[in-house]
Amino acid sequence: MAQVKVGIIMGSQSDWPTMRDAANILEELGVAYETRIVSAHRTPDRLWEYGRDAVGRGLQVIIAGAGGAAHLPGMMASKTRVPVIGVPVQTKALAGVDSLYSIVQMPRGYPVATMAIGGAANAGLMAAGILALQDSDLAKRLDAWRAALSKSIPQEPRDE
Ligand code: RP5
Repeated sequence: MAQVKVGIIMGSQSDWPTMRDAANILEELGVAYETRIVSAHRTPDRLWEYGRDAVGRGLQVIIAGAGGAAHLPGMMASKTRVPVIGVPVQTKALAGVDSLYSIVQMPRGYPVATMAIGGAANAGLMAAGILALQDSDLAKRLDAWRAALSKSIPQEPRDE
C-alpha cells in the first residue's frame, strides 16, 4: 500500500458529492489519499486529533471542504503546518458565497489556499502539483493529464 499523502476531509456526508471530484482526480493521477468526515462544529475533537497527527502520519497536503459556516479548512490550518487547500461547498441558502467567505479570509499566519466554490477537482490538481515537486513520476503523469486536456479542446465551436 502506498503511503497516503493527501487527506480529503469534509464537514459532512452531504459534502461528498462535491469532494468526490478531488478524489477522482487523485485516483486518475495515481495519488494515494484518504477521506474522512471531520466537522469543525459537530466533531471538534476529531478535527483536533486529525490536525495533531497529520505531520506524523506523513500527510503532505490536506484538502478540506465545507459549506455554510465553513470553519473546517481554517481550523485545520491552525492545527497543522501541512498545507490546507480549502473547497467552499455550494449551499442552498447563499449559493456558497457564505462558504467562500468563511474559508478565504484567514488571518495572517494561517493561510488556506482557497479554491472556487465547488472547486474540488482543482483542489485535487493543486495537491498533485505540490506533490509532483518531489515526485518526478507523478510530474510526468500530471504533465500528460494537462496535455490531454489541452488536446481535447476543439479549435472551433460547433452547433450542438
Ligand atoms: C457544514 O454544514 C458541512 O460542511 C456542510 O456543507 C453543511 C451542511 O451539513 P449537513 O447539515 O448537510 O450535514 O458543516
